[in-house]
Amino acid sequence: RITFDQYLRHDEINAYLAELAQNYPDNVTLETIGQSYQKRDMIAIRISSGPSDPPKPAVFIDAGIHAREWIAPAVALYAINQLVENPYYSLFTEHVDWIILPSLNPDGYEYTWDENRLWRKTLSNGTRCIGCDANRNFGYHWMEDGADDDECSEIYGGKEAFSEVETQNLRDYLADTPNIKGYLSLHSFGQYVLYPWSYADVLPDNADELQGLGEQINNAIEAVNGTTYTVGSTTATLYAAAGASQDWAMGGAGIDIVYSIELPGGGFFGFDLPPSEIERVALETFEGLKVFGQYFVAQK
Ligand code: 0X9
Ligand code: ZN
Repeated sequence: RITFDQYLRHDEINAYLAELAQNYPDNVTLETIGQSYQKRDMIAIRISSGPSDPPKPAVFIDAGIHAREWIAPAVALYAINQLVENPYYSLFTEHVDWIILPSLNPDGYEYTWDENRLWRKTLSNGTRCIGCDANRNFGYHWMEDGADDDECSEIYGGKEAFSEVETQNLRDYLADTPNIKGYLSLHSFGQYVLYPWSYADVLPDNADELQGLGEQINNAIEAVNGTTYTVGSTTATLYAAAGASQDWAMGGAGIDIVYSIELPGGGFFGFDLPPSEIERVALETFEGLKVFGQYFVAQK
């Protein structure tokens, strides 16, 4: 039985996904999008009531692109748990497919357990320093602003766009999977709901729509425990971050509704929210994720 009073290792996350596939074969499919640099399986779970004609819209959620942001995979797992195991949400999955990838940087994540709690990047080989900021490695306006070409930088964008197998896997999955209408990436920390663009202080054509839905997401979260988020474009609200996954999702994969959410911080460093707070954050954030998913039901 999964509980939300502790963080899980990558293998435990995958074991839970496998258990769900076994117990709920009619609603759950696992898709291995590829393997990490150190050959760990990157598994996405598709939660669906089954195929339909016309096909249902799908939403894609990832977490863990930054290794140390442990609350992000935990929130993704909670959403998976509720959507699959809580019968109350079965109607929800009749109208939209949820595809959730809870561990996008498994090598880095395991490294934060074993070696360095504050590791952020991937673990690919370098000449002076290891790894690359996977959230600077996507090939849309790559390296333009808010990324660094110094291998040792925390925001190193990589030797080239998509130099990392983890970002290649996500790129290829999004390209090969039809009907993904919404994309959302979970990070920590800072309590932000951010939408493109990240590469410069420019806004997409549908910025008003993204701002409006972003505020609805905030309102749903706030209603639970009073936690408030700042809603805006990444560059205007936080800082530029060229090569981020959200810019690729919109500009490369052609998805119109795209967010990244910076979850609440806690603990000593901000990334080490105590396990006792996982459930509070997961529960309130799930209300926001439901608003995000519901948007595509309403649209049809
Ligand atoms: O710097 C980042 O990549 C993100 N902040 S974090 O503290 N989690 O590292 C913000 C970037 C905005 N997010 C996306 N554009 N996906
Ligand atoms: Zn992050």
